[in-house]
Amino acid sequence: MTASTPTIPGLDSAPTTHQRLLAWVRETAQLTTPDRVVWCDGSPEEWARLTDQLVAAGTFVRLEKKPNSFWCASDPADVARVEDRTFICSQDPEDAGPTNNWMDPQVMKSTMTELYRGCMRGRTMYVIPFCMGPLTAENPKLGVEITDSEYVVASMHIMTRAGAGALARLGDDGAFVPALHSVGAPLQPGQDDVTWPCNDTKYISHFPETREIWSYGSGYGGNALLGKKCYSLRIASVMARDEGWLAEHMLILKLTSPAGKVHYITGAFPSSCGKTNLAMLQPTIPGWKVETLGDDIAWMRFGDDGRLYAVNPEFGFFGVAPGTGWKTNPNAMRTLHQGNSIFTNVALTDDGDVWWEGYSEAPPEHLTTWRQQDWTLASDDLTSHPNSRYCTPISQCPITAPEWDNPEGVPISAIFFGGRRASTVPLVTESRSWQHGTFLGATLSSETTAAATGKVGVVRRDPMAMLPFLGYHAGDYLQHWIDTGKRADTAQLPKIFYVNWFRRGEDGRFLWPGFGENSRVLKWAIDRIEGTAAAVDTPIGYVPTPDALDLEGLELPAGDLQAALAVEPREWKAELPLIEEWFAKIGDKVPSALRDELEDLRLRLG
Ligand code: GTP
Ligand code: SPV
Ligand code: MN
Repeated sequence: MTASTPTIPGLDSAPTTHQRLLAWVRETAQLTTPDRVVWCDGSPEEWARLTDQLVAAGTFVRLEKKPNSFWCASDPADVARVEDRTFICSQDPEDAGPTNNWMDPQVMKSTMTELYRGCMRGRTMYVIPFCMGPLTAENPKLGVEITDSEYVVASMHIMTRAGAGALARLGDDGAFVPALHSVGAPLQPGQDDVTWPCNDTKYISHFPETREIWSYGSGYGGNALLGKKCYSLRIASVMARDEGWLAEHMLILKLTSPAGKVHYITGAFPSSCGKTNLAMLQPTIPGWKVETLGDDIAWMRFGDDGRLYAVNPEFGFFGVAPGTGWKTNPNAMRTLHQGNSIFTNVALTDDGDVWWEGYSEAPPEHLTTWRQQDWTLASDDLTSHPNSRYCTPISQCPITAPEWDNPEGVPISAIFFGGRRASTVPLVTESRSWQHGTFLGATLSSETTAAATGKVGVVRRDPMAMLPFLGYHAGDYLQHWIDTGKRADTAQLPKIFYVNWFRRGEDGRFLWPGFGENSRVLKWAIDRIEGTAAAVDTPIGYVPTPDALDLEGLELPAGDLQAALAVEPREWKAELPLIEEWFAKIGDKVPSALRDELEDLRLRLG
């Protein structure tokens, strides 16, 4: 530092000698000019200090009814991922592909550098070392987030292995992903802060070649907790392409049959389409047991035995609150009752608890809504934002599998793809092969949800539920899936299934009860793998015969199951031009194997 540079308190008390990290932190502090710098150690004392501070600032309300837990409400304009403000800044626009927003990395960096200049004035700059995946991994995937948001630091404590352990793994010269975040709300001397600082201008930028993340203007979830979607999917998908593994938007669950046989399953559904609920499923069929390993992200690589092994890089659940209740997801409710959680944009009860649509059958008589307004039984408005979330440690979920923190991961028997489709797509389809399964994933379609800003309920193609999370060209990504299938014996590869819990009858009702009843579909899939369940060979793949599903103890309205399983050639013929349109959007890079699958589907449909 030159003599003319004013010293920023905390800047020089770094608990590391890592030169690249020190240089980046110093450079960032000089650009953003915070009042002080704090190096985070991830300790319980740090959590207590931060949460006290957030309570004092009015951002957090400490809950009376759940230990060590907090309620907060965001700015009403900062409630979800902002896909239109998310950028992949590769050197060549071709590498970002047709599905991502692209900007030249130099142009993006100079634009954002001007936004970052002085942006932390009046605030504290936190430096949070973190590790995605077990700290004991041979080659741990490390990162360091710099942020000026206490909410982000507290959330990173839950969502990642943050602090001293990660810093120790970094050593003196370990590789890490620098992830810079600011809410973009500097304070003038004497200016009062707001409870949720943010900026109307938002950028969520990724630099895949240099493995960097720059985020500005939002304090919310996937925009701000940079270890999650930004690192573990967008940057990691590029690492995975280069290193021969898969970084996927998938839950990981362990299924044990009454005979004690264990299978591990991963599943990719778009945001707000059922990953967390399936991961924590409480089976309704006797003798079957589900345990959870992850609810949002899976990193999968081949083991020495040729099988595909999955690891969850995360440390917490950032789950959709509405719809989570004792009937739908009792294991999430039990997890939350342990405490140690942050609730964002749900309602607050008068006695210091949280509530949201679906939390319990009858709402309390009075609530404070996520918009901090009074709510009574006579009110029409929602108490909670549809994308309101709980943030809670995986380790305290009562059905977390003991091996969830194992750096080797778990061997995967089946991969489920699924979307939210009111029509056309049956309850479950088994693919004919890895290539056909890749086609099912590549052409996955789903109605948009409140997890991202924009219109809700619009059907769009969402390959492997990765559309908003691809760090590179969608065509190259699909080719990477095809190539992955060639790297192992067919018999060793997971079997691929396609599910739809959201098909509706003419009257708009869901045809399938979902949630715990989805265990019946898991059982059928395992029985198929073991060769003991029946299926119909349809133009789109193998679909259960109605009596192949174990329906014991389940009463369904007459005709619903048949309708949920139906493959209507008319509906599928209407799907063909939509798939063609999607492939045309991807362009020349659509793998020829997937074009072959499309032709095969066309022939089968006649
Ligand atoms: P993200 O965290 O945004 O990636 O979402 P997710 O894929 O984890 O979805 P989640 O499990 O949180 O479910 C989203 C919404 O769908 C919630 O409101 C659930 O109650 C609802 N849902 C989940 N599973 C089912 C199901 O089997 N049937 C029906 N009808 N709804 C479901
Ligand atoms: C999703 O949108 O898929 C989420 C929430 O899991 S966020 O962390 O905001 O990406
Ligand atoms: Mn989820």
